[in-house]
Amino acid sequence: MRTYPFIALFLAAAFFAACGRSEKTNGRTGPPSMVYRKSMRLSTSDLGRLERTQDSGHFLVSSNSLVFSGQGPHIVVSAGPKGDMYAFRIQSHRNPTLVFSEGAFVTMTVANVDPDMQHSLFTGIVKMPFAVVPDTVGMIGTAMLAPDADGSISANEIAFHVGSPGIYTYFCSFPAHARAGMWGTMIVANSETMESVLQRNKLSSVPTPSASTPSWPRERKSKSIELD
Ligand SMILES: [Cu+2]
Repeated sequence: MRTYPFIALFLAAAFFAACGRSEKTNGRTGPPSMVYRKSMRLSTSDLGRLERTQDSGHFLVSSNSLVFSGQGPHIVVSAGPKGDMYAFRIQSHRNPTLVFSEGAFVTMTVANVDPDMQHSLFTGIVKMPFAVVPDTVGMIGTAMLAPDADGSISANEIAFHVGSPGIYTYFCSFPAHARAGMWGTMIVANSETMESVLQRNKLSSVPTPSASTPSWPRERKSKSIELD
């Protein structure tokens, strides 16, 4: 059972943000909107390099959340990691809740590190529970990524505007994978909410430096902060 102790705070913030929302459709309101998708093949050392240079979020242990306070975070997502095929691994965390700032432009490299199965990553507004074949209409995401073949890793770089403050879901669209648990929550926080999360956890609003050690294939110990 997943619990997100601070989700109520975000829901309230999202509600108030929605009340004042304009009808602009410039990609910065509404659900996350894609700017581009780039297909790539990576070696394990390419993936390691990307992981070392990604933005490391502030990790909140009690809610399994990674908080990115900057406006242009780049993160690396491993889909189907060894021994945990129905999961996404981000900075060594399993299906973490991703918290982004309103207005952020996110670049996400999604790599299928699973030797056996296809995976993807979609994000948008999801009605639970997931269907066996999840609905992806109106959502953004990667192509269906082929299994890791002999050191050549199938990946997509996607770049998107996070859209309006609110709660979204990211998930794998391959049949039955999201149902099996291959999903996580993505929260877009308005500036007041982000400020309050940072203050409560005594975090700096300056974007954190790049992660120094790859989380894949090796595990990385993240800086861990308890949410009080
Ligand atoms: Cu999958």
